[in-house]
Amino acid sequence: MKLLIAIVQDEDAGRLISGLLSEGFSATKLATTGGFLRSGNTTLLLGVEEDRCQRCLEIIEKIGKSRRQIAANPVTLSVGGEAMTSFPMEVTVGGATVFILNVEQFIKY
Ligand code: 2BA
Repeated sequence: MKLLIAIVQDEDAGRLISGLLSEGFSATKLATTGGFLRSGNTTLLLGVEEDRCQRCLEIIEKIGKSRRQIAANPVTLSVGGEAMTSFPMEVTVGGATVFILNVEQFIKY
């Protein structure tokens, strides 16, 4: 078994969970915050049998949409150690960031 940790945008989370559940995958949804944008995103924990992993990734790839987003305060400059200035910048947030881990044991009580 593999554990897929999929970080997706909030806008895609509902459709993605529906798509995954309709094909028999189980998911746990966590409300998370991106470290860079400091805005909400969604992290899904998915325990998946190895032979179904590819299908799970296909669904994530199909539903997760990349979008341009303005990062309001990512860059802060200290001028002479006093004044601070922030520059908004545009970034492309990916459709999904997925970590795939081997599961040593899976137990349900
Ligand atoms: P955030 O950390 O809020 O990052 C949102 C987007 O900002 C990123 O999209 C990337 O395009 C940009 N970005 C992030 N760090 C940057 C930096 N130091 N300089 C310039 N631009 C930067 P994605 O790469 O698609 O990431 C989407 C979300 O996935 C991230 O939200 C974070 O929550 C998670 N993530 C991505 N890579 C990760 C990693 N290596 N470890 C843990 N979480 C990760």
